[in-house]
Amino acid sequence: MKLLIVDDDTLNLSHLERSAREWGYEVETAGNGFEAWETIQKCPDPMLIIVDWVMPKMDGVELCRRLRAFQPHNLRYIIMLTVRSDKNDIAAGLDAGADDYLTKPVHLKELQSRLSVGRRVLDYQYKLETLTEELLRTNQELHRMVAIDGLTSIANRRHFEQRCEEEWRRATRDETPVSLIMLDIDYFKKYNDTYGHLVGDECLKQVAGILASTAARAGDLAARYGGEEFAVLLPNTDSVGTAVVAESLRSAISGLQIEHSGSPLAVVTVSAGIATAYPCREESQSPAVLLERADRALYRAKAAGRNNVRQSV
Ligand code: GH3
Ligand code: MG
Ligand code: MG
Repeated sequence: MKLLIVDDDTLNLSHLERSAREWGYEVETAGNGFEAWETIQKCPDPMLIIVDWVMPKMDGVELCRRLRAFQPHNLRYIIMLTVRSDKNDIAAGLDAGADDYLTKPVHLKELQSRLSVGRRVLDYQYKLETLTEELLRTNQELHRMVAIDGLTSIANRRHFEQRCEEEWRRATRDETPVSLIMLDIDYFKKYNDTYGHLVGDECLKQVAGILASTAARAGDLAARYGGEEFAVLLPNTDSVGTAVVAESLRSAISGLQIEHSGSPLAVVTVSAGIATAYPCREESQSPAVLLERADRALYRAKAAGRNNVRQSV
């Protein structure tokens, strides 16, 4: 463990340095608070510090204050070691940020034990910090996993529904429209039957990739709604804009030219239904109603021969 000894009395400094090395510490020294401050700033690791009070340039109390004010998250255990033994001085030293206080002349065995206490505290703090960071990372990953579809890596239905609710509230406040596109791959059962389930999975990934890259304005969200059905949320987009996006999705997917011998269209295509709502005007409506309207439009697109887009009436 790193130990910095700060004292302007060079004799005392070298005496302490020698003992601390014998106790197994990695020792550095500084002749005043200012020098110590420079050294400490360069060290991100946990550090024990023994500091004298009265020193030129910057005294020990000022050094403690600076460390606690400017590096509150760094792991520093500070032992103040000084001739000032008045109870008020001890209180002032601890109030300034020291963790422990010893008076000179120092009893070496006592100093060694108090350093061990400091080392123990820093070890605990370090373990706690490492564990907290690990937990935060795991937590972020879990959040990501509950929101993302495992096969296609775009949002899943759960996340989509949450975002619909959020955007609905925002649109009510901002008096803006919200639009949805529901898409379904045409003749996908036949695609699986012809090429097998694994090739079917690859096709779903390609379609999802097109949705995510095409509906890419800030706030847009492409999701796998289930099976071979996808949904795209377009906040602050009116029906004209939504029809344009839906058509570009449809044409980009047929443009992939994924062979589909079981389809009359010979390549993989999608049908899409779109719906737009103004939540601030339509009190009886909800995201679920909007979804249902888009779904009904999708049904009409299927009935009209597939590979096309229909708008909710
Ligand atoms: P339509 O043109 O009317 O939409 O017909 P369709 O065959 O696409 O529709 P249907 O609902 O009859 O079939 C959907 C197919 O999607 C059946 C199912 O096996 C397939 N499917 C659903 N989820 C997955 C998946 O995760 N991977 C693969 N490979 N296929 C899936
Ligand atoms: Mg289908
Ligand atoms: Mg379907």
